[in-house]
Amino acid sequence: MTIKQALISVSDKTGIIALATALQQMNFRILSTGGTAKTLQEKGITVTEVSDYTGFPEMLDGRVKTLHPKIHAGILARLELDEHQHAMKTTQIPPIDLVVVNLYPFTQTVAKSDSSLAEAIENIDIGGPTLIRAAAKNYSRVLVVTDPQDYATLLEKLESTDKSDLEHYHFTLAKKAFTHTARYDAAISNYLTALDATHRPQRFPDRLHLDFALVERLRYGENPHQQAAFYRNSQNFVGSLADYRQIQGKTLSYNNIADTDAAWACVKTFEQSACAIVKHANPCGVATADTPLQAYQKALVTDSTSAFGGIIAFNRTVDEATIHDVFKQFVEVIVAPSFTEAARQYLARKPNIRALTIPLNAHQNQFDLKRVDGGLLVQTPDDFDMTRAQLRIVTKLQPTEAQLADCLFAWRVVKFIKSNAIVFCANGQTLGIGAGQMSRVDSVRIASSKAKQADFDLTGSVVASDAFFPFRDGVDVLADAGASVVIQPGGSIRDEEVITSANERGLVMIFTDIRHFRH
Ligand code: 93A
Repeated sequence: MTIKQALISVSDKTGIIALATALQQMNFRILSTGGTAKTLQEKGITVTEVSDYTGFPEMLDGRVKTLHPKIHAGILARLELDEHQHAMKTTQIPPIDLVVVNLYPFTQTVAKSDSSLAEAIENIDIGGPTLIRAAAKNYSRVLVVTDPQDYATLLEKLESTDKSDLEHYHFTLAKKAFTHTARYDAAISNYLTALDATHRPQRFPDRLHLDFALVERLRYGENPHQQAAFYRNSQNFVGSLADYRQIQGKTLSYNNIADTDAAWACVKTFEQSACAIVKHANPCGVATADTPLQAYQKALVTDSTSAFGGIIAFNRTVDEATIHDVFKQFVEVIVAPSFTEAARQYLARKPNIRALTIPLNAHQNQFDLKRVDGGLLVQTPDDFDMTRAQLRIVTKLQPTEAQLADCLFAWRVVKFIKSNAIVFCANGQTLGIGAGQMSRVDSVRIASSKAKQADFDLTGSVVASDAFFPFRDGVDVLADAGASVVIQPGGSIRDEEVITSANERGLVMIFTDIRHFRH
């Protein structure tokens, strides 16, 4: 019987002792590079060092360890071909059947704030990717493992009597291996092309390699004649929408995911218990209150007609009483950090309703991406968090404490409404929302007419505008509607005219000096 050979060369030594011990019991001969060999030998595992095997020492500070024909012919040989068999015999090179490699920690090295270019370069693995790619290319004969998480499955498959299962596993591992080296090279390219001529890092690299992994294939896209899938950022999704867990309900649709994203993004910015109801990516009601139930009831009345078939997001554990109320209308998706056991049981009465949980971690997006035809617009996320101290009161009239609190509430909400965005608020509740209009005055009119439809009296309300008022006309319309306080970025060349109109109309006007376009 031919002896099976495994080559083990790993930087991350997690789980390697257990794996090597098991392989030894299966009569594998183990070949290893310096550090790995030492780790294994210390635990009494019999190992042949690659340098002894090839008759060549590791050289150039380890830059050349496994780059040798005896290793690479051993991996790449196709034993079903006579020519290859012959070549292996005449050179006396035995085949290698299993390659276990993980690479120099390049990403972890450059993530350190004090890492140097020289350190980064030394952490570019050359021999490792070569081993991985060779083994993955010859996957029909060779097994290649790049992830310690796969060691247990590997052993299971090796021990299994079902040989076709092992055969399929060869292909699974090969796909994973090429993904691993592709991501590794992408990280190197992203890092290097972000350095300018004097090696100073710039925010955006010359080439941007993004890595997204499939979450699920969707039944269809924005419309039924479009095909679609959902991918998530492999490096950075913990605590994001893409980190969702579906606890019940029909499968999520493309529009469900897009709208849930908007609802979750909005609700998670509040410290207080909050609820956001979203339709077509715009909030149609947002509120804060002592409990999720109260927040939901307040958010719903802003526009209960539009809320029909909406997405409802909470930033607190949702209880049974809340679900009870939510069930009085038609809802597509409910999302929250968690649900009480009783709430889950009540939810189960309507098994089609999609209920998701997402951990309420402070997920930090590195980039905000927007697709355009043939390209991608990339920016840092709009994560500016306004504080009281940053608000500038520009009118003679001053706001009350309660009005200031509502200003901050309104300012948080307006960020999540498509431009031109106008939102009337009072007591931690949206009263009327105007979204996505080409003219700001139209958004004001829509927001106030929505408030009237809901029987809200706008007298004394606070109104937020995502960008400045270019003329006084918008201010006049909202003063006519009854608003008392306006919060807006300011910065128009006609600010004086706009402030004068606010003074004339007896309004408090507050400038944020920050705008929140959302296109
Ligand atoms: O410096 S390398 O690019 N040159 C090589 O020939 C080589 N062969 C394996 N790095 C090389 N490796 C890498 O060494 C592996 O990818 C693994 O990450 C590491 C294991 O080294 P050690 O066993 O000495 O800890």
